[in-house]
Amino acid sequence: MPRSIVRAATVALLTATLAAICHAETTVPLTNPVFEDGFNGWQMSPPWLETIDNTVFHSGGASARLYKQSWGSYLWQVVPYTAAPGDKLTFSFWYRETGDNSVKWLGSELTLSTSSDMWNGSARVLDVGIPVLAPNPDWTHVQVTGVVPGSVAPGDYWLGVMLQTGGGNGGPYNGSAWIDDVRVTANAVPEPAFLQLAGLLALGGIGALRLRKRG
Ligand SMILES: [Ca+2]
Repeated sequence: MPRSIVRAATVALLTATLAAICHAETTVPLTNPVFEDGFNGWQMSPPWLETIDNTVFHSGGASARLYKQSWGSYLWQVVPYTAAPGDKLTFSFWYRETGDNSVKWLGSELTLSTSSDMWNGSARVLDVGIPVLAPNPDWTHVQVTGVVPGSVAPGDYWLGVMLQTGGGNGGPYNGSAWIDDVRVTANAVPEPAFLQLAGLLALGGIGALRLRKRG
């Protein structure tokens, strides 16, 4: 095989490998995102509109059930996250929802903030919302992705996820929303030093191949 073709194939393989490494998806650790441990890790408001349902669930043996009322029903949690501009954050969960079609939305959002209080709107540097979801009696997967803006300084932040149903839009408010398998994934931006190391490794790989062919 001509050396130029071998070299091109090697570069392509190394490039693909490095691209996979550089864009590796990591799961941001949430506490009890599957609701198998009650509401451990979650905050809620008001506390009488949320229950753990052991008869309706998407995974395991439990889900969170939110009852629709005019003032809304909220579940949320906040975890530390070290962010860099360009980080791609994907927020996803499974839901099913019943009730009057006049309440058509389930508002949920992912926030990145300088404050551990995700209700503090002025502290947010990223806010990715899911504004409208039609009631669906079947389990449905939903996800939304946001990118940390270039104006955000690299460093330690607080990542919040909020699940909400009911509220607004007039009544009547009947029915429930069930939530399960909440997940946040991140495609972290590689550090410049890592890219330099990866480039050297790629060049080293090409050199080793040359030596092997000459030997
Ligand atoms: Ca579950």
